This record gives sequence, C-alpha cells and structure tokens, in this order.
Amino acid sequence: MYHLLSGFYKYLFQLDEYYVLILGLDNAGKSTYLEAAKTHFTKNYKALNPNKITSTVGLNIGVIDTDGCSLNFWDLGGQEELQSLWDKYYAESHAVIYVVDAFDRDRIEESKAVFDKMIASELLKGIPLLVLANKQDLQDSMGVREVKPIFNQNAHLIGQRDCMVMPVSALNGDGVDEGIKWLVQCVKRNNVVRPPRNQSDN
Ligand SMILES: Nc1nc2c(ncn2[C@@H]2O[C@H](COP(=O)(O)OP(=O)(O)OP(=O)(O)O)[C@@H](O)[C@H]2O)c(=O)[nH]1
Ligand SMILES: [Mg+2]
Repeated sequence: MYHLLSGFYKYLFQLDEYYVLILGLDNAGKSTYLEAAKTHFTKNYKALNPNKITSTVGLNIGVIDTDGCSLNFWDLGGQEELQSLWDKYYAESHAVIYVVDAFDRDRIEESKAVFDKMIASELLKGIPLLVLANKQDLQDSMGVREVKPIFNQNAHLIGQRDCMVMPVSALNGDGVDEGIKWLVQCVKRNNVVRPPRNQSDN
C-alpha cells in the first residue's frame, strides 16, 4: 500500500525537467542573466553581486521551478576557445537562450556568425530559440528592431522552430520574466520532438 501511495504521490508531483543552454559571446551577459533569472523565480534567493561575476571558464548551472516544470540551465563560457565545447550539450538541450550584447556594435557581426554556426547544427533542429538583446539599460543599445533583422538573415537555418528576439537587461532584470515564460510555453509545445526528462528517470 505504501508503495502504491508513494508511486501515486510521485506521479502527481514530479516535475518535467527541461534543459536550457545559455550561449553567446563572452561579455554578452549570460551569467548575469542566469543570476537575474534565479532571483526572479526563486523565493528568498540571495543573488550574487554582479561585480562578483567573472568570465565563465567551465559551466554555471541553475534550476528554476515554474509553471509545473523544472528548468535546468547550463551557462557556458563564450570565449572563442570555449565555443568548441558548446555542441557537447546540444543533444540534451530542450531550448537555447542566445544572449547578444546589444551595446557592442563592434561585435554584433561576430555574434551573428557564431549564432549561425550554432543553429546550423542538426542536433538543435526544431529546438526553441530565445535571442536576447541584452544591456537595454544602456543608452544607445540596439533595440529589437535593430537586432532582429541581423539575426534573421539566415532564416532558413532557423526553420520552423519557435524563435523570438526580446529586449532584456540582465543587470536590472527588465524582460527576464517575459522571456522565461515564453520559453516554458515553447518547450512544453515541443514535447513530442524533444520530450522532457522526468525526475524519476534520473
Ligand atoms: N549595463 C549592463 N551590463 C551588463 C548587463 N548584463 C551583463 N552586463 C555586464 O557585462 C559584463 C559581462 O557579463 P557576464 O554575465 O559575465 O557575461 P558572460 O556572457 O557570462 O561572459 P563569459 O562568461 O565570458 O562568456 C559584466 O561586466 C556584467 O556586469 C546588462 O544588462 N546591462
Ligand atoms: Mg559567464
């Protein structure tokens, strides 16, 4: 009887697990964004001081439980020599958040080239993509209207998947909630193509 009840309890309360990659050039604001997301979605979470966040060499992880699912984030280092590690995570990912430094016009083409290479991967085919035009708190940052056409140039690589470009400031948290909420709807919708993991699978 105990086993039956505990099995039923697990069935009712287990959360579907989704894995979300956070990618983009170094200095784009990926780790700052992950901190902001954890702060917004985790009660009593004590955020790191943004000045204490250093360039990522390995991997930062974070988990958010929201809307009946558990989002597991993998925030990878964006430096050129670390980009070759990204594709090791593609097959396991349910979504990608690609962070763009919208203030850095000098590197926007570099960011777009790296984005194109990433989305060309077969392992990410059909996977929802959230492109964040970050650093909107800075005057003269490019807005979505400017960033979107640049990242849309190779629309055939984006294909049929859900793809959205949104403005955000990882530093002050503006736009973080909207992005995560959109992503949750997308990964749920994409359940058939890439099913979630179940906590009981682990
Ligand atoms: N003004 C402003 N600065 C930001 C924002 N997001 C990040 N930054 C700053 O940008 C710098 C880089 O941020 P990180 O979060 O470390 O960037 P990253 O993409 O994780 O970089 P790597 O780990 O090297 O790949 C830091 O000085 C942040 O404080 C933002 O929304 N606005
Ligand atoms: Mg980082």
